[in-house]
Amino acid sequence: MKKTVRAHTNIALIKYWGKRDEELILPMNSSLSLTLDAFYTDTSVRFDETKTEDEFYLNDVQQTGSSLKKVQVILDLVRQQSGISHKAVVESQNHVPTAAGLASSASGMAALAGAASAAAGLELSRKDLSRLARRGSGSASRSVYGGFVEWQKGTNDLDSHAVPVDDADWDIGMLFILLNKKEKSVSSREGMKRTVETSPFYPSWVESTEQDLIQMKDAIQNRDFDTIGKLTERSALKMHATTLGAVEPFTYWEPDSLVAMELVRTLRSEGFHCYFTMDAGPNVKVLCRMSEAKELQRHLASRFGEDHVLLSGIGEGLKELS
Ligand code: 2P0
Repeated sequence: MKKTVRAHTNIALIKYWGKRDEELILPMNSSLSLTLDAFYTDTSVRFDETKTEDEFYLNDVQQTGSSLKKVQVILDLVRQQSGISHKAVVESQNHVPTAAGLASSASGMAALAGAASAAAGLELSRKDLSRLARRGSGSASRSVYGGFVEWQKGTNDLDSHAVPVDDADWDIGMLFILLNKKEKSVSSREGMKRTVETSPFYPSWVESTEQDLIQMKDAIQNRDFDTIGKLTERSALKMHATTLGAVEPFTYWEPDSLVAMELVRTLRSEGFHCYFTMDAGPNVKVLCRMSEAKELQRHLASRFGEDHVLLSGIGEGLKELS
C-alpha cells in the first residue's frame, strides 16, 4: 500500500533550542510555532518485499548517507510498531524554492511520519504522529498541526508532543527574507548541542523561556498581535545570544541579517506591525499583519530584491493526499 502525505513547514516564535535526550529528541524547553502554507513537503511511502535496502528519493534524486539515515530512524520505528519487516521506498518532493536556504526537516519529517505510518496500516492519533515525527526532527513534531502550535517538552517519550493552540485564522502572515542559500557551517543539531554543553548563558535561556511561553499563549488567546511580535523577537534574540557564549563561539547571523532586522525596526517605527525572527541560518522571517504584508513586501524587496522576499499565509496540519 502506497500512501502520500503533505506537511507544511513551521517557524518557531518561541524557539526550541537544546535537547535533554539526543536519541529520543526530548527538548530542554517547550516551544511554540506557526505553521505556514507556502512551503511544504509531499512524501510517499510503500513497504516493498522485493527490495533489499531502503530507498529514499528527494526531488527525484536518490539519497545516501546521513540523509537516508535520518529517514531510516522513522522507518525503523514504524516497522517496530507495525511488525512489518520489509524495506521501504520513500519519495519526497520538497516545495521549498530552491534558492530559499530554508530548513525542510520540519515538513519533511512530519510528512514522512504520516506517510510511513499510514503505509504500514498504523492508524496513529495526531498525538502519536507528533511523537513519531519528533524522533526524526524536533521541530517536525509541531508540523502535525496547523496554526499556532505548542510542542510540550513533557517528561518522557510518551508526553513530549505538540498540541494545537489556535488556528491563527486571523490577520497574520509571514515574510521570508532570503539572504543566503549556502549550507550552514554549524548544523542546528550540532549548534544546540554545543550551546547546551558549553554556553554559560544557556541555563538563563531555559529558565526565561518558560515565562515567555506563558505570556505568548496569553497573547495568542487575546489576539494581541504586538505582544506576540515582541515575544517573538525576544525569544529569537535570546536564542542567538546563547550561541555567542558557546565554546567555540558561533553565530548564524550575517551582515545582511542585521540590515534586515534594522529595516524591520524602522518599518515598525513608521507604523507597520512587523517583528523579526531568525533560526539556525542567516535568513530573517518577519511576522506581520496579512493586511499589511504586500506593502511590507514591497519595502523589503526594494532593499533585498523581489526574488528574495516571499510571503506566506497560515498552513494547515498533516494531510493525507492519497
Ligand atoms: C525551532 N530550530 O524551534 C528551532 C529554532 C532552529 C532554531 O528546530 O536536531 O531540525 O532535528 O531536533 O528541529 C531546527 O532544528 O533539530 C530547529 P533536530 P531541528 O524551529
